[in-house]
Amino acid sequence: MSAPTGSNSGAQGGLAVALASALREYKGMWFGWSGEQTDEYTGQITFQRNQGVTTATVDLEEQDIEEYYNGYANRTLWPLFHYRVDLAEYEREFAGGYQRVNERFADTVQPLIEEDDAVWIQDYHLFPLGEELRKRGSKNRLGFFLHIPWPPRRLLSILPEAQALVRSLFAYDVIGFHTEEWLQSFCDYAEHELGAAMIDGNLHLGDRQVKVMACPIGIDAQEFAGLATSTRGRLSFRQMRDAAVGRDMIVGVDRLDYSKGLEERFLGYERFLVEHPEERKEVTLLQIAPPSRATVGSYQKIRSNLEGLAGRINGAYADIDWVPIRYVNQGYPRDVLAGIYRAAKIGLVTPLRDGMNLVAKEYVAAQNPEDPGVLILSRFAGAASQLADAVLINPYSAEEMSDAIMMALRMPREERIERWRKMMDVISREDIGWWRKTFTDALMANPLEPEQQDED
Ligand code: GDG
Repeated sequence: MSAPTGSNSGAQGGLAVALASALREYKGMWFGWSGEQTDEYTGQITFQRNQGVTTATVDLEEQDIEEYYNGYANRTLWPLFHYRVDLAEYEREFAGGYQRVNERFADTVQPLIEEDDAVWIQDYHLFPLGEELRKRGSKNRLGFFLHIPWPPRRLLSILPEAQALVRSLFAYDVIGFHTEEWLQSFCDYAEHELGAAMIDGNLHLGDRQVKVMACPIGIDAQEFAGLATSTRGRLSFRQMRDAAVGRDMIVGVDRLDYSKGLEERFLGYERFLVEHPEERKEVTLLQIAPPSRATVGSYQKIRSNLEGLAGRINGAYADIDWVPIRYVNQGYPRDVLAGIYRAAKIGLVTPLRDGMNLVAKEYVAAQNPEDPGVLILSRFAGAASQLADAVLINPYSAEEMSDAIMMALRMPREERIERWRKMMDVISREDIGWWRKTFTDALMANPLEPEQQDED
């Protein structure tokens, strides 16, 4: 198995935990960037064993980190795939660095892969890795999972390397997306720009065929519910309730990222305070936003914008005994987070675009079944395709957000319980174990290429 450790994708959260348990079950190995810098790339691997999982990591040199990780991954692909054409940068050096690092990863990891191993590659940092492994003779089952949205065809066409990038994905046997929408956008591009043909759930291009599937990632719902009532979870729950002094708490938890709709969230909340002055001292918004990708300019900008916005809103509406927004730029342990979610009457999850969004699921799992809070969720998060019983909103509309907050505050307990039960059913059924089993079963069921079987 293969995964980037340099990815920010849920690194503090469910994904790392999920992959670790898959690796334990299949006696697999995790390969990726260590997150460390070295003077010159040597491909020297550091092996470690942690809670039954072997990790094999390599350090990258400064130019690689700049061009591959900060560059193509986070300044080109991430914004474009999140519909932020205005933020995406197209530099040949970035594209070159991205390709070079994927080749280096292929050179380094190939000798570790045994004949009957299945390789599962995670996320947009590693699109071309499968093709590079094939070039080096790999006949293994190769799977790929994309954790972010797949953009519409016309949008992707803006990327100078789009055709080659999508073509390279035909090196895989199975490709997974969180939602049907991302899957359809991928097929639309492959069919209309490359001339691929869809036959029985497989996309065919030339002599290659790849199975494509929608397979939404989940969380370990039972474990997360347990965290909320653990000793530290209960302590943090009590601290939050005490600090709120009878007010209803609204919570947001997100990496500090422009895709998460944090500015729109603050503006929607401000709209609520303006439209409902009688509610002002009755609510409080706690926004937890640990910084991420802090060396990238657009991330520095969003950080300073949010500081300005929180300061302005607090300046305009605060009183001696109340501040509207508590805005915190640090991370907390998962059990503390679970207690915070449980103490919040509303979970406010308003990304402008999000592959899935695990915070929405964690908020639901952490609730008290007898008196659950209300999830307000952006229609543009992948999670909305599973959580139809959340209060779904358009995050660009401050009015819709304001109305949804009012509705959630007034929602009768029976309705809250009813909505929560339905959501909890979904996240318990399609949990993290279900996700990895669904994907890995599809990968293992996929027949090897006929010519590969002949050669074996
Ligand atoms: C990508 C995709 C997709 C956050 N703050 C703290 C903390 N977190 C944890 C959350 C959650 C995780 O980080 C964030 O996951 P998300 O899914 O919300 O978002 P991304 O990081 O953007 O993840 C996304 C995901 O990959 C998986 O496929 O859902 O769409 O963008 O687990 O709890 N964890 C701790 N302290 C914090 O302060 N411990």
